[in-house]
Amino acid sequence: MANRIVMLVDLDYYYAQVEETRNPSIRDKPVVVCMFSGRTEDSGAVTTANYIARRYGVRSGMPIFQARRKLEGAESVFLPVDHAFYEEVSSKVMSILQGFGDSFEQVGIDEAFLDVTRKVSESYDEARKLAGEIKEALRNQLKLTCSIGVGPNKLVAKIAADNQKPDGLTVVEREQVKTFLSPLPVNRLIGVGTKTMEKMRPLGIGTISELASCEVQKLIDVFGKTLGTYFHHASEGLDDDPVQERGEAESFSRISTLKQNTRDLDTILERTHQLCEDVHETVVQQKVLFKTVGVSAVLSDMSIRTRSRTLETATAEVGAMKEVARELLKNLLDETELDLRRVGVRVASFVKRDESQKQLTNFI
Ligand code: TTP
Ligand code: MG
Repeated sequence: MANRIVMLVDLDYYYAQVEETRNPSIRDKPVVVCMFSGRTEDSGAVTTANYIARRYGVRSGMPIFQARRKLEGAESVFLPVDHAFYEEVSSKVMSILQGFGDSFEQVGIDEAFLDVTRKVSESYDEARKLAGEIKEALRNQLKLTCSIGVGPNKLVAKIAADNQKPDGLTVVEREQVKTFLSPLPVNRLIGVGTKTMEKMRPLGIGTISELASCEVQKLIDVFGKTLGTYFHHASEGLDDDPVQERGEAESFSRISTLKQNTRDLDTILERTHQLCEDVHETVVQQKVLFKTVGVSAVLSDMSIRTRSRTLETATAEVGAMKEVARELLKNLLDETELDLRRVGVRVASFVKRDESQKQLTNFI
């Protein structure tokens, strides 16, 4: 449809906000939800924090001891993650949201896209009203706030939702897309992380408008055809990806036979990095963030070994994929004396646990 209207609904400081709903007395204090690793009392990382704690500089991913230091003297609350509870609340959130769209797509524990084109008869004014109703429903039924972005497609809706938080609402109509995106840094686009930003800097690209004025061929030269074309379209706010329920969990993988059997880490990594780049292309194309990275190896006696690790945060970064693959392969080599014959890399996306696995394996 030409005049699509898409929304992204993202719950505010989700884990911490859910904790506040079951214990409202902590609402006025800094609340930090932690993934304790258990090594020492305070080792581990912050998953998220409420906006009061954020005012002290506490951020997702920060080591817990650092968050404690920032909150020294404040009457703060540090809680361990209770993932099962956040999932339970999430399914209530999602069933409320589902009723508001023509189509619905959950993209994380606290985020979902809605295509509302028909519901609002292609009117942005109506879409704004509908967003208000969604906020009210979540507030009344679950005591939760969210930030909503409205735009002509998923790409713009997502960036719009990030524009104003917490409890924000940003509507970007088709004619406003260019003006809205232009001044923003390129890493606001899905698929552009630190590494990509570093590669763009020498091309004189820091903002989305600078990316838009870069010749597409130049982007293809540096990033390859798939990524280069994707970045070019994204910079113009173009995206025709439909809002649709992704029924299954997905994992993308590549496997390849080494030139000769070896257990030399550098040789194996050279091939592994290429596999990571290939898997990453699919990750970008499919617009997913992955949380699990796995490696597989066929040894010289034809036995198969696999190792995987789940990250604390979903990511789309090829650098993270390579780093984890390296560690896993190193461990794998430490546990065998045999050479490797084949090596493979796999990522699994951030999805509901109980759904069946769809494997997209390409052998090369
Ligand atoms: P986000 O929606 O990225 O963050 P948020 O909801 O906490 O805050 P915001 O108001 O900015 O939307 O992530 C959703 C949840 O995912 C978050 O509550 C906790 C978890 N998470 C992690 O466990 N680690 C991380 O590094 C991030 C970013 C999130
Ligand atoms: Mg959120």
